[in-house]
This record gives sequence, C-alpha cells and structure tokens, in this order.
Amino acid sequence: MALRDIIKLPDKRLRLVSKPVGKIDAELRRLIDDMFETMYGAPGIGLAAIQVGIAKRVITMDLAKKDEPRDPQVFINPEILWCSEERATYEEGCLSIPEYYEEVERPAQVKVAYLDRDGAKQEIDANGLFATCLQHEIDHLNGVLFIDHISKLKRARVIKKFAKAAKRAEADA
Ligand code: K1U
Ligand code: ZN
Repeated sequence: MALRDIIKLPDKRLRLVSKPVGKIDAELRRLIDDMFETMYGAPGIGLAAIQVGIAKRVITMDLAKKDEPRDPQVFINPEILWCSEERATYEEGCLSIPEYYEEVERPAQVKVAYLDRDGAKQEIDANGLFATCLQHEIDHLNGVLFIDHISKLKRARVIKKFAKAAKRAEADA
C-alpha cells in the first residue's frame, strides 16, 4: 500500500468526469488499497479516485466513529437510483479544499447502486451523514465540488484564496 498525493483546488483534474470501471483487476485493487491508506492518513471519511489524480469511478469511505472498529466501504461505478424530496443540511469539508467548511443542503436520503470490490452488484439506502458523503463523493466523479452547492460569492472567495496560494507555492518552488 502507498500514500498518494491528494490534488487540491484549483487543479483542473478535479473538474474531469471520471470513467466507469471495466475490469476489477490487481491494478484497481491496488488503487483501492492506496485510496484507503491516503484517506485514513489525511484523515478523511471519504475519497474519490480523482482526488488522487485517477479519473475512474471509484469511492472509498469509512464512517466509523473514533471508538468503533474501522468500517471500510468501496463503491465502484455508483449510481443514484433515487433521492428524497426531503432535504438535510450538513457542514461539509473536502480533502481537496483543505480547512474550508460550509453548510450544504442535499437530499436527505438516497438509494445507490454500485459494484463492491468483488464486482458484485449491490444496492444501498443511505441517510444522514452516509447519504451526504455518498452524494459528495459521487459529485467528485462528475467533476462537481461541494463549493458548487454554495453561494456564488462564497465560491468565488474560496477559489480566489486557493488560486493565490497555488501561485505563491509555484513562485516559492
Ligand atoms: O471527498 C472528500 O474530500 C472527503 C471529505 C468527505 C466529506 C466530509 C464531510 C461531508 C461530506 C463529505 C472528508 O473526509 S473532509 C474531512 C472530514 O470530514 C473528517 C476528517 C476527520 C474526521 C472526521 C471527519
Ligand atoms: Zn471532497
């Protein structure tokens, strides 16, 4: 297993639409293992493959609390089959937009179809943080970031801040 670099705003790769996974082979299993190591190391509760620069429709997640055993979950080619009219608001963060948190309103419940790490078809009903995290990560697979769900003004401010930081880092390199 290896830690991979998490790409950050304003990296244009975050806007790519990721490609469906065809074969679940050794290379994909290595990617999944590396994503878990990277996600736990960050630390984060979810990660989409594009956040480590790989445009494949793969998500890792672990919503276990600190005092609970790990609960690693993998979602390959996830698709939202249904979402509720009811909405829920959570303060979201993103490992690609570090130290920025904002409230986002999304459907409170979703039904998602996906392949597990053995390639078996699964369906799951999610609510609470699970539903929010699944939608946040599926957005990543479509090149959408949580800041796309906040006001234009707040989004412009955060993009400007990260663009400035990237320019400074480039000048210092
Ligand atoms: O996709 C990502 O960038 C990961 C992101 C997932 C997420 C968080 C909150 C709401 C929706 C989706 C994160 O994991 S940010 C870090 C975080 O939330 C966290 C980190 C350590 C402990 C607990 C939470
Ligand atoms: Zn994110």
